[in-house]
Amino acid sequence: MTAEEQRAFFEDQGYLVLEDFMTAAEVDTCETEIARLHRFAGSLAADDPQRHNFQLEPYADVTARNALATPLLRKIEETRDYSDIFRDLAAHPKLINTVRMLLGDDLLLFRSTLMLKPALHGSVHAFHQDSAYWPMDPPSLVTVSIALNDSAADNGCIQVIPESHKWGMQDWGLIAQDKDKPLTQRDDLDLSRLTSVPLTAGSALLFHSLVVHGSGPNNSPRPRHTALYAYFPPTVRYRPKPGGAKEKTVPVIHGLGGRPTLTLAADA
Ligand SMILES: O=C(O)CCC(=O)C(=O)O
Repeated sequence: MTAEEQRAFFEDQGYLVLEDFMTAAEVDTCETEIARLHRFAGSLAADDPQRHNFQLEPYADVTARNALATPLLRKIEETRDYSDIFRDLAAHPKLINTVRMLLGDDLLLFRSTLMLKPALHGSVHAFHQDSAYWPMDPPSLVTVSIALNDSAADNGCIQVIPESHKWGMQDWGLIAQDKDKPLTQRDDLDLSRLTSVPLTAGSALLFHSLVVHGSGPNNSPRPRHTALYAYFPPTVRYRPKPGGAKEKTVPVIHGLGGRPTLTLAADA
């Protein structure tokens, strides 16, 4: 696809796959870093406030979990603060060129997360729209989900509903994380076009923050490690919920005169 075709596909379908933008060596470096982050999580004292950024896999078999040398993690938030590797990955030139093509030259980062579905233990992520949970308006960010292992249906790859970004924002409640439960309790959700998006390690799925998506359990012997980032242009404003912080400082990934961060004041 040409860049123009990629943009047209994204605008119409709400998602886009960027194949093999990382080298095998870059993927290996990320995997080594994930192992280091697990060791780091294991070294944190029980009352260390940083522990809230390292979420345990809630449905793992307790005996199996306790037998492991490091914690069985489902998610690591704010990875930029813990890892140069994942800070730099957010600005990977090949990735950023594609995100710029979708959002323009000035790029800010809303989120840097690792979603981990450990082999045999990974829990589901029920269907939702990211923007339903984010204090950003208009709801038109781009989420990038980078596969660091090959991902397929058996290890819980992402599933999207094409064109669901045209549905408008909906209410999803608390996102279920059960092990083997259905991905939604809603019977009004049209799943007729649900599409699994398998990815080879080093590829990425980019999707509009209103696209309905989720992922199944990982009962396979292979982990599914994913680096997640969400980008937005300066035209997207910060609108916290009542009681939320009055301002938010975010990293600048590209443009904006090369400044490292931008502080967004809450819109009235
Ligand atoms: O990577 C996944 O399995 C789903 C992650 C997701 O939907 C999210 O964090 O919003």
